[in-house]
Amino acid sequence: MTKRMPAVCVALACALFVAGSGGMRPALAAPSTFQADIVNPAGKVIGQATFIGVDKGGVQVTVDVTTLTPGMHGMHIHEFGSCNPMIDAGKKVDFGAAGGHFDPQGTGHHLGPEGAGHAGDLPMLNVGLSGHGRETFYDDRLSVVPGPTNIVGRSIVIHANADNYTDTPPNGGSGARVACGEIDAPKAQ
Ligand SMILES: [Cu+2]
Repeated sequence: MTKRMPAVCVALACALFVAGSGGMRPALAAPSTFQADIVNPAGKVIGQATFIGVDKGGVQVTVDVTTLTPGMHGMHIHEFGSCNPMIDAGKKVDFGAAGGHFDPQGTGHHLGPEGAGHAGDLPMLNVGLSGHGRETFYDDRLSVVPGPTNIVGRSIVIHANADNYTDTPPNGGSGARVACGEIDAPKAQ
C-alpha cells in the first residue's frame, strides 16, 4: 500500500500540471462568446442571448427574456444583424430589417430545429406565466467562427406565436416579430 502512494502522487501532480497549463485543448480563435441584447419593438432591452462556440463545433445558446406573453414562441436566427423596423407595402414591420430565416444551405424550407431546412430554425422558447423565458441548448448547425454557418453579425428573433416547424403556414405560423437581438457584441470577460 505505502509503496503505491508515490505513484499516485506523481499521477496527481501530472494531472494538476496539465490542467494548469491549459495546453491540452485546441483553442478556438478568440473571442468565442458573443452576446445579443434582446429588445422589444419599443427598443427596450428585455433580455439577453449568449452564443458560445464549442471546441468540437457548433454553438451553445442561452436565451433569457422577460415581459413576453406566456406560452410557446417561435425563435430563429435571421439573416441580417439589424433589429430596425422596415416599411413593407406602406406598413411598418417590427424588426423587418433582420430579413428572413438564416438558410446557409439555401434549402428554402422551414422545418424546425431537427429538420433539414433553415439552419436558423431554433427550438421554441417556453415563456412562463411571469413572462420569463429561459432556455439553453446546443446547436450543431450554427457556428461563431468564420464560415458559411457563422451567426455573428446576424440576429435572433422571437415571434408572437408557437412554431409548428413546417412551411404551412409560412414560418410555422409563428407570426409577428415581438423581440430581436443583434448578435455582434463580444461578451466582456
Ligand atoms: Cu423568425
